[in-house]
This record gives sequence, C-alpha cells and structure tokens, in this order.
Amino acid sequence: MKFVHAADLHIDSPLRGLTRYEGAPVERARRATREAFERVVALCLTEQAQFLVLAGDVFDGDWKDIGTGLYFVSQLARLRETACRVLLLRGNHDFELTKQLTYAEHVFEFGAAGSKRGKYTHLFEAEGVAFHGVSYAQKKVDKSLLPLYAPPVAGLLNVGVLHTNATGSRDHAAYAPCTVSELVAHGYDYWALGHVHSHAVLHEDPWVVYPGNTQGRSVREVGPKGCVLVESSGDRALDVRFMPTDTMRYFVEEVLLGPEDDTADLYEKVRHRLDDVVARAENSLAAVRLEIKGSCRAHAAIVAERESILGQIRADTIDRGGDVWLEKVKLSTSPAASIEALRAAKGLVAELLTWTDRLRGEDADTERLGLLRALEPLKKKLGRELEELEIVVEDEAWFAGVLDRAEALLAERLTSGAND
Ligand SMILES: [Mn+2]
Repeated sequence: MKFVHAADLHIDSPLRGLTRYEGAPVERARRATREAFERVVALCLTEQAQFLVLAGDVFDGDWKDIGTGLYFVSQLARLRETACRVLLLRGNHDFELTKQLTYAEHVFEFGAAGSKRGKYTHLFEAEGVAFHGVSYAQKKVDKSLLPLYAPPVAGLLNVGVLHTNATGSRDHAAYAPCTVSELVAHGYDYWALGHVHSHAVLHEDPWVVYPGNTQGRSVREVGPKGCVLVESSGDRALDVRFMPTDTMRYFVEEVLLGPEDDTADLYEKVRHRLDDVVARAENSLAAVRLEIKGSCRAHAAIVAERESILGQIRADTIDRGGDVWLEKVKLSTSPAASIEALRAAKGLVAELLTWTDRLRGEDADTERLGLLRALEPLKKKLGRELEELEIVVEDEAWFAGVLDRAEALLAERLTSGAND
C-alpha cells in the first residue's frame, strides 16, 4: 500500500510585494503553488499511490473567486485515472471557505472538531488502512485535538492526520498544540502532520512527519519543498521518502569578502556562488537573496557607487541566463582598514578622522550647526527632492549614518591608494 502525504499547499496564495522588484518572475511565482500541486498529483499517478493525504492549509484562505476551487477539482479528477482516493483535512488557513463545493466521491473529508457533519475516521479495509483526522472548525485552535482521535483500529495500519504545531516552532502559531511523545503514545503507525512549513521527521516507528509546504513562497521558506511518499510492505514497516515538488526554490546565501578583495573579486565570488546555487536548485528556478559581507577593499566602491555595483551584479546574473533570479542583494561590507586604528595613528588621515569623530559628540553642536547652515542654500534649492530622497539633515540617525559612510570612504580612498 502506498500513499502520498502533503500539507500546506497554500494554492493561489498571493505574491507578497513581488511585483515591486524589477525583473521578478511574477508569472512563474504566481503559478508555482499550482505547479507544485500538479507535481504531487503526478507523483500519485506514477507511483500508483492508493491515497493522497492533504493535512490542512490546502488553500491560503477564502478563494478570491471560484477559479481556485475549480482548479483544485480538475486536479483531483486526474486521480481517478489510477483510482487514487483523497483524504482532506482543513487547517487554520482553510477552515472556512465561503464558496463551498461538494467534492466527488473519491474525496473523503475529515469532520471539523465539534461538528456533527463528517467523520473523524475513514476505514479502507481492503487496503488495510484507517485514516483518522479532525479538521479545524475555526482559525484559532488553542487546545490539543488529540483527545478527539479514536484509538487505533486493531489489524489495520493507522494513519493520523493532524494540523498542529508539535515542535513549539516560533515561526508558526501554536495551534492544536501537542508533543511528539503524546503522538507516539497514541498507538498509530504514522502521523501525517501539517502546519509547520519545513520538512521534518520527528520520530520513526511510529512515524511522526511534517512534509513541509509543497512550494516555498519567500526567503523565509528556503530549501527544497515537497511531499512525502509512504509505502508499507504489509508487515507494518514503512518506507518514507521526501519528494521535492517545488518549481521555484529560495536561497539565502552569504558571500564573504576578504581584506584584499576588490569589486572584480566581488563579482567573481558572486558568480561562483550562483553556479553552486543553480546546482543545488535541481532544475527549479533559484530565487536568491545575497548577503555580501566582510571587511574588504571593495567597500569604498560599494559606498561610492552602490547603485552601479548592485546593477552590475544583477546584469551579470541576467547575462548568465539560466534559472536564477536575485530576490535581493544586501551589501553589508565594512572597510578593510579599521577606522579606529587609523584614527589613533598620525598624519592627515588620522586628523581628518578625528575631526569627523568630533561631529558625533554632544559638544559638536556648533560644528553641526555650521554644517547645517552651510547646507541651507542647497536645501532651499532642492527642497522636495531632498525629502523624496529621504535626506533629512536635521535627523540625528540619518546624520550618524552619513558620518559612518563618509569615514569609510575617506579611510578607504586615502589608504588604499598607498598600496596600489
Ligand atoms: Mn497552518
């Protein structure tokens, strides 16, 4: 007997701010949750699984229009081809759908907690399996649902389907809380969990498994996403395998630059890292957030020509072709030379840095006022533009930031020349 366990498909979940980004693969991202579900269905067909278990949050919320529901039905209909049946549980995101559809007879829904409609247990004696599940009746389920789950049915493989935060994960609401040891003690053979979006095998024999969501939706959901294929060979021993279904995979990558690295090295290191990411993306589109760090010579150029450098990184990425999209590039480098060391030294650089540092102190009001006065004509001339650029000379935090950048630029420009 084989079944596929998936959860948290969040089909048609809205794109969060993706359209803001130039060159964002909006269409691909929009279709990604659907394509992942199509891969789940395809897996059921090729593996000839007898059951597909959906452990909650199949939908992200109420359908925007009936299209989402019709799409779901059209995919479920494909499963008739191999007589695969569907066990459907509702989680906190899809406990209530105002546009209701009655599903075909090969779809078995789990009743909601406290409701008289629907069953908590579906028995399939010919296949030797009992599925137990309790759907959410409301969004917030603060108490454990475990007491509502029937004891295991003797002589059958018992599968519990439950939407819960069983690990105390802080990334997810603490709904239907329970512990792994409580689940293990319940006497089922396999717990098909949902709600936590990362894949995790919490226990083996009996199995307690989160498949994770089928498709990552932001950099908060990195790495391979998919579902789990479960096969029983009859003697209760289960073979449990994770199967990726994502068509777009998120990565957060740190690129570390060393003291000698200049912008050419920066581009080179980014290129190498993207090669590596593409290999790890296994034919999915890699959506990458780059965090570029380190004390490096490139810092001065990064401070002075930030936009061009970001543009160059993006241009190189587009130019390489293939399946990479830079979601965001964060440039958080620092100067190769320590400002404090330079300040403590002697000479022009030290003097300049001592002067800039004085602007930080509380007694620097005279200097700061002088600076503001000097900027006054410029401010009058630019007026609105300054506001639009969020240049607020009176703002202390803004001023401190400018000072940091100015020092970095001074230090880098005035010291690196000596090495060239
Ligand atoms: Mn959930």
